[in-house]
Amino acid sequence: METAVFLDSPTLDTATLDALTSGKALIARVRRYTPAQVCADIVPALLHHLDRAAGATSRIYRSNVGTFSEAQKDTEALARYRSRAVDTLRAVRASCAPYASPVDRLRCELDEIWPAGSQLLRHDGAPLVFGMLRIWQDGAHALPHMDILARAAPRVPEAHHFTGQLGVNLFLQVPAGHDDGLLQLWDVDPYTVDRTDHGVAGTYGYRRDLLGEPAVSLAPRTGDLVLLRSDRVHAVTPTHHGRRVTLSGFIGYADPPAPLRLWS
Ligand SMILES: O=C(O)CCC(=O)C(=O)O
Repeated sequence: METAVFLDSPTLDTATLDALTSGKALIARVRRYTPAQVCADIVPALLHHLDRAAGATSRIYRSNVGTFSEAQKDTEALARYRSRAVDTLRAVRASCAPYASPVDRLRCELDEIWPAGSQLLRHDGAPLVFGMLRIWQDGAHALPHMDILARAAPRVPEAHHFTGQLGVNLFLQVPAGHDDGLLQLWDVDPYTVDRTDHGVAGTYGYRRDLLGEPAVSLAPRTGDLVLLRSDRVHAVTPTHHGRRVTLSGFIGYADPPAPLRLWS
């Protein structure tokens, strides 16, 4: 099978998801998925929401809510996460008004194009957040890493339902610097690298010197939707000039008839 790695797709459609889930492509971009004017209008309201969000966190980036994989490590953190999830989804929706939230549009379109539909991932019946707000600035970056829920949350039964996982990012603002906030991806899967040999001690990252040049180094533009195989090594270069603002999450998939499951 030939892997094209990068796919530029005019719309989000079944063929795009098929290419990603089958491994024919590892990263796909839909340009201008969110109109630039909508991005410009909703970013200030989303930042305002972030400043007031009860569950706001600041780790790699600033966010209105922690990730589910972090929250599930601790009983109290998980209870707080669950109690705030619906309010968080609603606050993002309200911040985008009078526009439809790009995350809600994405949720609808995924439901329409995947044969078995799409829904929020639930943990013990409680919906998880999909579409966390992430603000990358002041040098914020992500080391080369993979995101696989079954590895991050092995005790969560839902994590084991998937045959693969996509990362999804709606770009609402991008930094000015030429090399700022690039999304890089290597065609390297969990079976070819392991933490013992390839990990950077004391971090979640993998060693760049062993990875070589990335297969894709993408400079997202305002409004772009980018989906990637999060079970391939990927990284984000530092944002020094301005702000990189995304609404981000994950899509877990298994062969239809299983619905897609969404979380952040
Ligand atoms: O923001 C991006 O471009 C990718 C974020 C990322 O590395 C991730 O979601 O794991």
